[in-house]
Amino acid sequence: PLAKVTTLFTKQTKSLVWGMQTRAVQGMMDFDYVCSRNEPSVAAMVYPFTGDHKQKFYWGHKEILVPVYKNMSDAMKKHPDVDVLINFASLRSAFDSTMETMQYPQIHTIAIIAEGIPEAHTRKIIKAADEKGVTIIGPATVGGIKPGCFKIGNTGGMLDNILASKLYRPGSVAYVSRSGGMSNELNNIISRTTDGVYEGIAIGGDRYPGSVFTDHVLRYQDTPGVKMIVVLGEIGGTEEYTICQAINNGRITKPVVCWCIGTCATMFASEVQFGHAGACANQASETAMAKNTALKDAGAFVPKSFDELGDVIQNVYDDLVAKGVIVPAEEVPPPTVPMDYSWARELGLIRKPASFMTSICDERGQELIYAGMPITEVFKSEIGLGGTLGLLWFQRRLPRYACQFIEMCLMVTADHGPAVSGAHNTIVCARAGKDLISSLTSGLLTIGDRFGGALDAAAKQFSKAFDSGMLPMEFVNKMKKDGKLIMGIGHRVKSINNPDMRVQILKDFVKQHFPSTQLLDYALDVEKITTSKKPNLILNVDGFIGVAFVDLLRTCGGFTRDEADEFVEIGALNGIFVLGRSMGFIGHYLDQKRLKQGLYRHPWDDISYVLPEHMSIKRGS
Ligand code: Q5B
Repeated sequence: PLAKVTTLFTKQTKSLVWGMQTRAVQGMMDFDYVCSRNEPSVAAMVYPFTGDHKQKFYWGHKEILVPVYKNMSDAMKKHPDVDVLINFASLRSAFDSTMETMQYPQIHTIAIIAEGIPEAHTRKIIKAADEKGVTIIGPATVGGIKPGCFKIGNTGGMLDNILASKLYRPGSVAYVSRSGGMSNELNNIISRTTDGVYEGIAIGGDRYPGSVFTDHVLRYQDTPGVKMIVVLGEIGGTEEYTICQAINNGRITKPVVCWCIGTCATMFASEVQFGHAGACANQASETAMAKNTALKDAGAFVPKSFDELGDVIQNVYDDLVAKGVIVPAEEVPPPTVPMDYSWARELGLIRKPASFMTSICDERGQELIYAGMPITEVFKSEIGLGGTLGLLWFQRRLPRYACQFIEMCLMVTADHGPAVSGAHNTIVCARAGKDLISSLTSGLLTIGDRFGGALDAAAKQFSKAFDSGMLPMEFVNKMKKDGKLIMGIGHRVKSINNPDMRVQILKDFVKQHFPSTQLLDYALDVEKITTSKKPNLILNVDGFIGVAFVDLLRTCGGFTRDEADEFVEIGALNGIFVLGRSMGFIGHYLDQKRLKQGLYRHPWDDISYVLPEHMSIKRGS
């Protein structure tokens, strides 16, 4: 077997990150920057599920690109200076990707983050790693940290934590623990009681970790910068006894502070399995109590309880300082790393004027909210489509009759056959092989003053005339004099002799339920005059909905007069036709597809070719 390296990480260490863990990579880069590294520690990422591309990260204030490779071989080839791989693969793929990594002799350290890797797989990984001289950290761990040099993935938490525990520069204390969470606690304790952490590794909580306490303790023993060692053991396994032996036989000479957690297990009548897979005492010697006693007997510094761990670490450290073994370095403030925008905002440190405003819908919380009404309430109170439209368009909970009126408007405008401009366009578009949205919008684009888009203009013209006290006849004459058509008047096929039942249905409802129909009555008086001139100059469906809606907005009690006028001004009423007729247009699109209709070509005999005379001669000759 090949020998493993003593120094896993330096200020120049370059790594590959397996997996699309962009947050973790940014965390590593921020750590690198705050450690005053010259270059980021992540050279590239490997992710087999996308093609080769680049990901953007911050390097201090600057933005940099990090390559992502589909194939590990490409990443290794392009980055021969990489010697660490951080494996974020899931428990299903961690084995294969780790074994693949070990085929590349440039890699000497692999951190495996995944939890739940089958023990049989881990044992195969350990065997291969021993043969190839690779140090494995994990599985089931956040990894480890070497202040001033390198950080594995999410170890050490967020940047404020890194700064608080002074992990941006080396101290003299190296630790090893099983738990990633507890390693954070050690970072905190060690930073408060000593000159700080030199290196910290969390080996992970599995029964068969890729590297064990002793591997790291021996590395620390052989690392000149490490002056004292902290081991946070736990119930289960016998690894701590190997440390006892190493102290006893003189292999370890540096002071070791040690505590095995899980001493409370003896308070339970039966065996206790703690959170880690390996944290269970299968025999008396594996209890935390027994191991603490053995460590103490071997000469390690063992506190009476975890609470005293900090005091013991401090005593040992103070003693080393007093003996001159440790000479605390002068504190140099780290470079500042800009805070992430989202984090700064969460902390209330910054504010920014929003570039977007909304007042109708909020999807951020647990429940979708329409204009202040949670979606469950929308259904509970059975406000229907009309009520929903009332919330989203008018931000009001409208009275029941108003909701019903809106729904009726949508129903009567839903379709008026294939011959009208919009349906025709939709059909031609569908038959040209276009998709639903193209065909629908092709139909919608015909809606305007002449076809289906006269609601707002009718509402405006009739209101203006009515509000200014003009008599219906005066209004009709004025429009004629000005050479303007009255919006909402006239129909191509409907007339006084062929009444539009859609209008009749709406009229019956409005007359029965609306508190006032002043504008509608005015429009009906106008209709009497126009139809006396020509029978097709009826108040059409656009005109009817336009004026009735003004009556609704003005008299339902939910709007001020200004608000009512504003909705007409900003074009809410044409929206009713657009929404209603979309149902029909979609129907026509589906119909054409279902009927397998081919490309439409307008027949020549239906087109009058009225070209200038000389052009026709040319064509004929
Ligand atoms: N005259 C709708 O015109 C139509 C007059 C008028 C005064 C008027 C026309 C018009 C205003 C816009 C409007 C919505 C183009 C219509 C709809 C949805 C639909 C459609 C469907 C559906 C029809 C003949 C004579 C001329 C004109 C005079 C016409 N309109 N005078 N005010 N408004 N209306 N649009 O039949 O003296 O002979 O020269 O623009 O409300 O789109 O089903 O088809 O559900 O899909 O072609 O219902 O009225 O009449 O233009 O030949 O005029 O009447 O000045 O007078 P026509 P024209 P003169 S609803």
